[in-house]
Amino acid sequence: MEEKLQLLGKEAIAALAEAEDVKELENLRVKYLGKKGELTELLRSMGSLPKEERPRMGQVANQVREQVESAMNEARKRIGRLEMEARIAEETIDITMPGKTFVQGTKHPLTQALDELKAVFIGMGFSVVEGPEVDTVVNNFDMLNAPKNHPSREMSDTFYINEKVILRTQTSPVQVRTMMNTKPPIRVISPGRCFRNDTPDATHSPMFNQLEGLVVDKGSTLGDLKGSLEIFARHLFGEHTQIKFRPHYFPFTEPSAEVDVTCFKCGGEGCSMCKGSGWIELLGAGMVHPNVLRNCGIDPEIYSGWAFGMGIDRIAMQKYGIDDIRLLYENDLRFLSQF
Ligand code: FA5
Repeated sequence: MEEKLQLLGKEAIAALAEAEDVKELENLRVKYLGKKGELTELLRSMGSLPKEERPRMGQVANQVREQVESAMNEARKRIGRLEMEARIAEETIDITMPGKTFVQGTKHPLTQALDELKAVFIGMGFSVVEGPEVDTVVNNFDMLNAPKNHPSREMSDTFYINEKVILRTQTSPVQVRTMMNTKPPIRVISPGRCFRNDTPDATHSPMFNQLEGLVVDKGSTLGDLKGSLEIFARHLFGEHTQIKFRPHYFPFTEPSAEVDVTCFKCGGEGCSMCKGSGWIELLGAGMVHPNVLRNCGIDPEIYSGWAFGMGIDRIAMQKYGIDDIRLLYENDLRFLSQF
């Protein structure tokens, strides 16, 4: 019995010394010291020994159990250390490795130009309104005083959904919607997409963006329009920018003008950008026609208004030196990442 005990003890201690992880350790504990473990069984069988041998055997058994338990504690500490070392090795950060590059996107040049335009006008007290891209012939032409035979109404110029509904050709129908829904004073800008049946080329796209401005109040004058546009142009293109009004015709404004700015590349001297003239066309503008005010339920005897409309694509092109409008819509990252 004594021999058996000693042998089992040695076997257990040797196995514990070899154990490599917590799971193996637990298996060994169950194998030797568990309720049905080999050592436990052996101790239990001591009852069958002759009485006089029991005390000595009890002593030996306790000794062996203590040795196995202390070997178990040792093994537990050793495995704990091993696991900690493995974890540290695994979690080590190699600070000499190259970092992950973080590619930061930028806003599309059109969005950048629009943000800038909005900021200038919001700073001047305008609020931003939007209208639908699919609108009625009434809002896009009739209410805006466009004669029935105006060439822009032709199918060759305008995309018709049906006889009465079109893709808006300008942001001006938002003027109509705003005047119908709001009592003066009105001071709004409305940016958005417009559509024309134009053949794509370097300066034309069938889909493009405009920004419309509208002010209606008692005593609004052409002087206010000029002053406001001058401030706007200087914000956008620099302190020394000048503007010039050229007489023009729009059905919805009277008088109407096309507004040019001094070329921001050459400052007015003449260069390739302004084709030698020193001026660059910026937008269309004018005093809101009394018929338009009347159509929208505003008394032109009491109120007057002014409006302007510009192509955001062309402004972005001028501002960023882009020579083909189609680049704005091709979504080529090699182009877009330059802005
Ligand atoms: C108008 O559309 C007027 N509604 C502007 C206006 C508003 C005048 C309020 C007076 C008062 P126009 O047809 O000129 O005007 O167009 C305005 C701008 O839209 C042009 O100067 C140009 O920058 C832009 N544009 C017009 N067609 C295209 C196109 N196919 N591609 C890119 N930009 C275009």
